[in-house]
Amino acid sequence: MMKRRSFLASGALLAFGASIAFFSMDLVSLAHEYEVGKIKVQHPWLRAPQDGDNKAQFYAMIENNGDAPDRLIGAKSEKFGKTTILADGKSEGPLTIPPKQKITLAPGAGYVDLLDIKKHLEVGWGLEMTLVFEKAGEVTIDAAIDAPDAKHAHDAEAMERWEKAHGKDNSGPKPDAHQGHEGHMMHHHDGM
Ligand SMILES: [Cu+2]
Repeated sequence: MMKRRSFLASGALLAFGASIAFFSMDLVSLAHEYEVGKIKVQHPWLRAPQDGDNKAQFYAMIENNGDAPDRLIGAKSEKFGKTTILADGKSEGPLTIPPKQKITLAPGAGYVDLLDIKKHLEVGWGLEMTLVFEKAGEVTIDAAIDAPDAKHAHDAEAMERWEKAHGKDNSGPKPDAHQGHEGHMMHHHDGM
């Protein structure tokens, strides 16, 4: 599981990268990516539940490098009960990823509702969960738990607002931005 500090460092550097150059962004996001079969999942993240709520929204970029369409048909974890996939952001149903295409689940577009959350999801940490694809099969990922109002993965500003509102101490040494990213070396970042 990725630890809080890695995500914070990623977020801070992402913000820095965005204001200086996309090159920096590429360095930072060197890793947050998972592969199964022809499917590649990049920057999985979720909006943590609002205080007192028990549902969260899951987002990611999903790329299909195969010659046939695949579908995201489910997601599971011991920390939530069930999921609802809203491919177009409105109606329920599996999410199709056409061959040789990359789709983006994002606020305002498609997402996966994680319902009946059983344990507290701490903003700034990661949630280990399994995505189920019809053809490619299952892949376990570590989704970044971003603030409930985060606009994109590793939204440092939203996280800072959340921390202030919840009296979290964000001081102390920052680790190497790549800590916790071992083992995920291939990454191509096309912006978020
Ligand atoms: Cu990421």
